[in-house]
Amino acid sequence: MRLITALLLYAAAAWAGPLDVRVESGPRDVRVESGARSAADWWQTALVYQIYPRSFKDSDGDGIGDLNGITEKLPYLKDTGVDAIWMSPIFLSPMYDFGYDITDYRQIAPEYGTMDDFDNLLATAKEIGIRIILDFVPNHTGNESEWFIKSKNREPGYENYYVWADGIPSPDKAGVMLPPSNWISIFRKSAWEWCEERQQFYLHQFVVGQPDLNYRDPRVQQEMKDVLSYWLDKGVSGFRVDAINMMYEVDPKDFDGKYPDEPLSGDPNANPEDYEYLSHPYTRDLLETYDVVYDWRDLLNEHTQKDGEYKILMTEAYTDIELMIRYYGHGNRNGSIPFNFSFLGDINNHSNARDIKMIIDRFMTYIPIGKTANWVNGNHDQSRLASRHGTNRVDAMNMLALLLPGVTITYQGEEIGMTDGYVSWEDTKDPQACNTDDPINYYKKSRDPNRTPYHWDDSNQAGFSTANQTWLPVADNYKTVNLASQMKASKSHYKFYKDVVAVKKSDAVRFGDLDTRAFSENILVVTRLAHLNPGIVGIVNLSDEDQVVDLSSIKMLPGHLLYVAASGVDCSLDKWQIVLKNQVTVSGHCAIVLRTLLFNC
Ligand SMILES: *[C@@H]1O[C@H](CO)[C@@H](O)[C@H](O)[C@H]1NC(C)=O
Ligand SMILES: *[C@@H]1O[C@H](CO)[C@@H](O)[C@H](O)[C@H]1NC(C)=O
Ligand SMILES: *[C@@H]1O[C@H](CO)[C@@H](O)[C@H](O)[C@H]1NC(C)=O
Ligand SMILES: *[C@@H]1O[C@H](CO)[C@@H](O)[C@H](O)[C@H]1NC(C)=O
Ligand SMILES: *[C@@H]1O[C@H](CO)[C@@H](O)[C@H](O)[C@H]1NC(C)=O
Ligand SMILES: CC(=O)N[C@H]1CO[C@H](CO)[C@@H](O)[C@@H]1O
Ligand SMILES: CC(=O)N[C@H]1CO[C@H](CO)[C@@H](O)[C@@H]1O
Ligand SMILES: [Ca+2]
Ligand SMILES: [Ca+2]
Repeated sequence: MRLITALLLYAAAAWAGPLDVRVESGPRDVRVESGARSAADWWQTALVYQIYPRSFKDSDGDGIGDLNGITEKLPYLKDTGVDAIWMSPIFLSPMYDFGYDITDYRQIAPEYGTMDDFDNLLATAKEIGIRIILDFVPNHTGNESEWFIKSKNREPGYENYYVWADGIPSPDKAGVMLPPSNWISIFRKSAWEWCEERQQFYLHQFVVGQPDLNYRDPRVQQEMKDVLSYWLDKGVSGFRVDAINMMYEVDPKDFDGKYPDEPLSGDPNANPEDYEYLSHPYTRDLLETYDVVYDWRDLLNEHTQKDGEYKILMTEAYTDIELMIRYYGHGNRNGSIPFNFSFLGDINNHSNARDIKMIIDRFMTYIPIGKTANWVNGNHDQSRLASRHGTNRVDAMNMLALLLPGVTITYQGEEIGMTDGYVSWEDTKDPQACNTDDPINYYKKSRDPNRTPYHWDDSNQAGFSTANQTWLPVADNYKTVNLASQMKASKSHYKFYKDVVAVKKSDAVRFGDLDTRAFSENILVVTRLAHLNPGIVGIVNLSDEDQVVDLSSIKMLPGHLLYVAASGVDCSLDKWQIVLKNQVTVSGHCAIVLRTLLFNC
């Protein structure tokens, strides 16, 4: 009897079509795929894939990834279900900080390609329905920027483009100038650099080659808006904004014409040259920043209206939650989607199901009504998911980021569970590591291990490049961890990721209510339910033993559920099995996604 019921239900499910959730084919029809009741625009539920162009795909064999390499791989991204790609900076740069030191915001770095290559990438992406988001670096330019050279020479109009200050004459050595304040760069040592030509110091919150722009000069504000307009006119779909909370420093006018010293942090692990040695009330999170972001939002709105496509603005700011939330907007002004790094900063491999639930709920509690949440599992500054959490948790963390409401950002390689690669001191390129001058402990600061080339297959250089030497070495586990083998395998991180991406496009995940529960320290359940749509349930088991989970306490769920995704490496479960709500088997270290069989009313 029960078997017959199950068969009937299965037939019903097959008729509704397990795959009915992924039917879109172009940017335009994303909004209408599920009928008139879809209220959300593309960006509110987007899967954004972060590409680190240098390490994605090398098309011409020079060992460095490039734009044509990205174009070549667009079909892969489309097939995976990616809505938009955000590319780390592709602009002309001497690459002291690998593109985050921009010489000219309107030129493409020659090692990545030409403007024609970019136009081709954009056109191809549009054709297949992937949007392009650019990385915008407003805090600083590179020191080879024409603006900086003019400012150094005090050319009229450019005098105050950067943060310049007189030195303090050394009391000990005649003719020697000391920096204007004790400020320390994020990459260690003084944040002030002496400029011979101008006989003044300039501020660089990052490397020496990244002079900070001065947003107190209205001309700088206009320049940056012009840059945004330039790319919007070309047809990009928005920006991800780098290091936004470092944009302003205090105004010396408020401090007797001087830049005040920052207080000691008291951090016992920091040495006097470390950024952490000081706290930073005068160089980050200044309130003036928000108005600039709101102004940019207004500018993007003009283009949204012109193009009929919403232009997205996402900001990067490592800051506390109240300051972060303010980026969403204030009073009657709209702002950006601030990246929340709680998945990066607050969850680690010791977090249990209750800890993770609390982190998710905290973000959902603070986020203003009607604003869009976002979930970030990795980026080019962080140790990779598989290295931070262990390979066992890759599927679970990817699943959470995809099933929670809002935007999901996936850093290239996290979908196949890449690990940090080994990079010797000799091969080290990251300025943050080089600045330690420490061949033993450099790796603690190095971001190179999480920037090693993408593993396409098990051929030479992981299919990334035909060069003998790549800009960073390919990680040595590429023969076992690579996309081609994961596509072939019946179960893999990639297969699971792709299945859950398809689920992300269902109405329940796009618009449904969220319910999170920790059934124990090991079992986390995320439920998404939308009126008149199949509900979605994600279950994570963080421990290593099989167990049967009883979902009866989630009253809104009907009695029967269908597995629609089961995590790659550890799960003994197969897709398309029907289970009873009160007896869901979840293998150890397993993440699964279930769908309800009956509509919820
Ligand atoms: C830019 O800064 C780098 C150090 O990061 C230095 O080697 C280079 O000479 C500087 N270039 C210019 C044009 O100032
Ligand atoms: C801010 O955004 C909301 C929702 O996206 C919109 O309804 C409102 O009109 C916007 N306000 C302004 C001033 O643009
Ligand atoms: C993100 O949100 C969490 C709360 O869920 C908060 O603790 C954390 O500070 C936020 N992270 C950032 C970088 O804003
Ligand atoms: C857990 O995290 C710590 C600190 O990030 C790391 O040293 C350790 O290797 C991780 N363990 C696993 C199993 O990944
Ligand atoms: C690559 O390495 C092979 C063997 O090590 C060598 O014969 C060849 O000349 C190298 N090619 C280039 C372009 O350096
Ligand atoms: C995550 C991210 O984009 N980090 C960047 C922040 O800004 C600095 C300086 O521009 C870069 O070095 C980081 O890579
Ligand atoms: C598969 C499984 O359930 N393994 C663990 C899952 O979590 C429970 C706790 O809720 C553990 O007891 C199981 O060993
Ligand atoms: Ca290349
Ligand atoms: Ca600044």
